[in-house]
Amino acid sequence: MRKPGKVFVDQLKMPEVPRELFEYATQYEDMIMCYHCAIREVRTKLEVLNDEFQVRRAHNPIQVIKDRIKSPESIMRKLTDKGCPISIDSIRNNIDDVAGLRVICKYIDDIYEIVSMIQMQDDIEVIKIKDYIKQPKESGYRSLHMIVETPIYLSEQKQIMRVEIQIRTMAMDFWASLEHQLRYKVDREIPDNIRYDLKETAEIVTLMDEKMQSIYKQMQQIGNEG
Ligand code: 0O2
Repeated sequence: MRKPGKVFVDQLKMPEVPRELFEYATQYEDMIMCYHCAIREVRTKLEVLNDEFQVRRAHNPIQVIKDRIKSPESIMRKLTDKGCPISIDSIRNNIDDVAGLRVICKYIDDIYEIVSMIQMQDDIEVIKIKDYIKQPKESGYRSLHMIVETPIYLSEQKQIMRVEIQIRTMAMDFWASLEHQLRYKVDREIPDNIRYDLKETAEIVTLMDEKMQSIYKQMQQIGNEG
């Protein structure tokens, strides 16, 4: 029986995997390897689009692409919260964001442009779009989430993998990252006054995004006229 590799052991923060868990551990390790490959596939597609934009339109909509694989603790918590069984199949069937990419753009219009370009790609199937820009979350959180499926080609088979792409502006990312950090600092409900302040700052961020978008359009127009 195959012994689970170093990556798996490091992720679980275990000094050694007990022999009786080898089978589950290697299945988990295989699954995570596939999610890593899926991230690489989608990242390459996004980078290609960005390069094309830079050359043909002298504007690259993507500022940064970050990626992450959900931690085993976070996967377990999500399955438990959803009342789903704990198994490899259950992870594949019930969790859409084991593999996640975060695409940070400059302007709001860039986000929708990226969405439509992804929708046009033959080997990506868009499963779900959650537009928290048009309909922000109660917290004030804004971002656009896409769940997509993409094939990966292994030595003996093709596998269809699910990936979550979160697309947001730099300003949205600034708010979401700080709010996330602040929320994890306290292990109880955030008091109402702080919740209110956070929501108010989210509105300021929205205003800033809209204003920057409008300035960009005006500058483009001036550029075209000149
Ligand atoms: P992490 O560590 O970022 O992965 P579903 O499976 O569709 O039923 P899910 O996945 O909870 O439900 O969907 P949702 O709410 O569309 O997306 C959750 C992710 O969005 C979170 O991931 C965050 O990354 C982000 N997010 C959602 N709401 C907020 C918010 O109020 N503040 C901030 N900062 N981020 C938010 P995870 O899984 O919580 O964690």
